[in-house]
Amino acid sequence: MRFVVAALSFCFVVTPPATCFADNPIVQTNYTTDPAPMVHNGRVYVYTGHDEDTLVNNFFTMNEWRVYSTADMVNWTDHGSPLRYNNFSWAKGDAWAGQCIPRNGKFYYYVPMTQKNGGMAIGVAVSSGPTGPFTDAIGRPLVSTGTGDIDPTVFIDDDEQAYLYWGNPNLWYVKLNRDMTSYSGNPVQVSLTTAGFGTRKDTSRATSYEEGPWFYKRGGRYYMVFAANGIPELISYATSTSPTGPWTFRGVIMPTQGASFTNHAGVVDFAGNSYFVYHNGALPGGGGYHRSVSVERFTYNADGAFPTINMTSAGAPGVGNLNPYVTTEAETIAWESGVETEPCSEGGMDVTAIDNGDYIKVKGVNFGTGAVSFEARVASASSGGSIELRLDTQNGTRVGTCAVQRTGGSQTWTTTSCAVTGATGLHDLYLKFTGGSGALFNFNSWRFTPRDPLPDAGVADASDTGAMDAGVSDASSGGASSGGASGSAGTGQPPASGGTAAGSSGAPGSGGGSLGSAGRGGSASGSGPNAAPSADESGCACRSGSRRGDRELPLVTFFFASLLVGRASRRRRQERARRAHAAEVR
Ligand code: FUB
Repeated sequence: MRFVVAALSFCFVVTPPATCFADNPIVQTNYTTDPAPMVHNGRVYVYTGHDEDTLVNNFFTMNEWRVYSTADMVNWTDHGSPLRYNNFSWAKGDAWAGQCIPRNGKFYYYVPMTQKNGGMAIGVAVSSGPTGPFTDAIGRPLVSTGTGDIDPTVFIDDDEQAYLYWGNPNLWYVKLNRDMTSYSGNPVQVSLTTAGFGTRKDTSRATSYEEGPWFYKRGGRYYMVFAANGIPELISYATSTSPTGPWTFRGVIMPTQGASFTNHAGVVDFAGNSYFVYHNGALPGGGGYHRSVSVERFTYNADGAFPTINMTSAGAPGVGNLNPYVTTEAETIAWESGVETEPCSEGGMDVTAIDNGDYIKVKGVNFGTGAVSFEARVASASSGGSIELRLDTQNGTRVGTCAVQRTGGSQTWTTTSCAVTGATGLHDLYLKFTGGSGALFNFNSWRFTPRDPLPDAGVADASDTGAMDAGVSDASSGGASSGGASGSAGTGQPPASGGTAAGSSGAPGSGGGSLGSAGRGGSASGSGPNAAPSADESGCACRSGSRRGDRELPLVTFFFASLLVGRASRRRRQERARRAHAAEVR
C-alpha cells in the first residue's frame, strides 16, 4: 500500500524541532553485525551480517546478509535479507562482512563466504536496487588468495578507478575494472608496517592491523579504518595521500568496548553530518557471536583527524522529523519490544509476532497542527486486537485506539482506521499492541490524516519507507568530499614483502550471557616486538574478553576458548529489552 502525499515541509508547525537521539543498537529484531553504510537517494542504507540466535559449534553462525535504511538516523526500516550465502553456488556458509556500492545504475555487493572446496573467498553480487534481491554476478569467487579473504571494502575514486581492499591477517587490494565484477593485474599485498598500521599490543603480528578495513576518501585524503590489536578489537585508522598507500598510522578511533570481541566499522557522511557505524554485544543476550549494530555521530577535527568515539546507548541525533501523513512501513522502527519482521505478501516486510503489550516506537513524529484519524494495513488469522496510539512513552497519552478484526489469514490484508484526538506537535509515537493471548495480527503500514490541508511545498513520494519532513542531502558513501581534511604525506614503506602469512581468520571466543566476550588472536608470521598501546576502555559498562586463539585453527580449538553464549530466544531477548526500556521516558 502506498500513498503519495504532497508537502513534507511543515512550516506551519509551531512546535520547535527537538533533538531526538537514536536508540542503540539500531536494530532489535535481529542480531546484526559488520555494518557497511551507503548513502543513496537521501537515505542511509546499512548492510549488515546476521548472527543467528542459535549457534552451530559455538562459533559465528551467519547465513545471510540484511539491509536497513533510514532518512533520519533514528527510525530504521527493515528491508529484510537481500542475499544469502546459498545464493552463491560455490559457497557453503559464513556470510561474513560485506560492502555494497552503486555504479552504472546497479548495486554491487562484495561479500566473503567459505567455499565448498574450503577456505574463504570474496564474491560479488549485483542488483538493480539497493535492497536487492542480489544475484551472484560471475558464478565464482572474485578474489581468492587463500590467506584470509574476508571483509571486503570498496571505493570508487574521483578518477573513477574502483578499489577493493580486504583481508585478515594480510591487507590486500585490487583495482576493479569499470564493470565492477573483474579486476586488472594480481591482488597486491599491502606492506604492513608499524608506521602505517600501528604497534600491536602483543607480538603475534607485525602491526596492529587485524581485519575489517573500511576505505574511503575525504578532502583529498584517503582513510583506512580497521579493526586492530587482536582480541578484543578496537578500531584504528591510517591515512594516505594515495589510494594505494603508503599509509600513516593515525591512532585509535573507538577503544575496546561493548561486550563483543570483534568490532567492525563503517563511516559515512549524510545530511551534513559524519557517522561512525559499528557493532557490539549490547542487545540483551548479546556477546561475541550475538552482535548488534550501533551508530554515533561525530565531527572530524579541523585537520581531518578522527576524534575518539565511544559507544553509547543514546546513539546519533535525529535529522529532521518523521511525517506521519505519508505512509510509513510498520517495520520502520526506532525501538520495539516483542515484535519480529517477515517478508510481506504485499511487498517489503511486515511486523509479525505481535503479542499483547508489545510496542513499536517511532521517534520525532511531527503532527503539526494535529491529526484527525489513523489508518493501518493489518492482517489477522486470529481474533485480532488493537493498536493504541500513545505519545512519548509506551504508557503516555493515548490519542487513538484502532481495532483490528480477524481478516481470515496472516497475509490477508485490510485497512482499518480510527479517530485521533490530541496529537499535535512533535512527539515520539508508540504503537502499542493489545489484545488476548497469542499472536494478535500482522502489521504492514500506517499513516495519519492531518486536520489541516498540508502546505504545497516539497512533494515527496513516501514510497515504502519512513518519510521525513526535513531535507536531507545526499553524499557519497564513505567520507564526504567536503570538509577540511588537509592531506599529509604518508611515511615511506618498505617494498611489499611477498609474505606468507600463516593467516588467521577465525575467532574463538564468545559472549557469556549478556556481556561476555572472549578472544581471538592472530598468528600471522609477523615479526618484531611491538609495544602495546593502551586502549581506553572508558565509556561503556561492558567488559571485553581476552585473546584466546585464532580463526584458522581447527574449530575444535574454539571450544575451550569459548564461553557459552546464552541461547536466549528472540522472545526472551526482546523481553529483556522491554524491561531495559521500561523506565524510559523518551
Ligand atoms: O562477522 C564475522 C567476522 O567477524 C567479520 O568478517 C569480521 O570483521 C568480524 O567482525
